[in-house]
Amino acid sequence: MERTFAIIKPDAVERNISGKVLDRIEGAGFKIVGMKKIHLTKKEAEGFYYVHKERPFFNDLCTFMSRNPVIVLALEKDNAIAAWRELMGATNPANADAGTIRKDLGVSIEENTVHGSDSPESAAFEIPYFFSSLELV
Ligand code: 3AN
Repeated sequence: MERTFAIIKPDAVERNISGKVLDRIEGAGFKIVGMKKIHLTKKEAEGFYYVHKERPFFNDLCTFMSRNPVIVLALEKDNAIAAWRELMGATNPANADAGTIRKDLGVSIEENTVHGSDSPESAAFEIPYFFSSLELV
């Protein structure tokens, strides 16, 4: 079993489609081992996305991620990291495969509905950024 980290981003929470995303997650066989709704500060978003701090979209991304609440999730499944990336689809919804969350629900390359860890190293940073071990059940 592997764990990955996911976010249902503000664009989805604002549109009241968190349940649709959660339905796809559970339908694909992921076990939700951690879940909470939080409103990130800009500083907290910057800390989370620090690997992107030199990218031109960094400031806009952190403004977007802190404009309204998000739902943060720890997910468990065999090959969870790759499986969740596959279910999310490509970063740009326009390029995402049919049937993926970003293709079906994404708004734009920035407002792309969901986040997922891209490697075991990312998951090992991202899960404890939001959850203590006692919150993972
Ligand atoms: P992914 O979320 O698919 O791993 P990353 O890690 O390259 O993609 O980018 C992190 C987030 O930054 C994306 N989910 C998206 O919201 C935003 N982003 C990525 N590329 C761009 C871009 N060219 N313009 C605006 N926002 C972007």
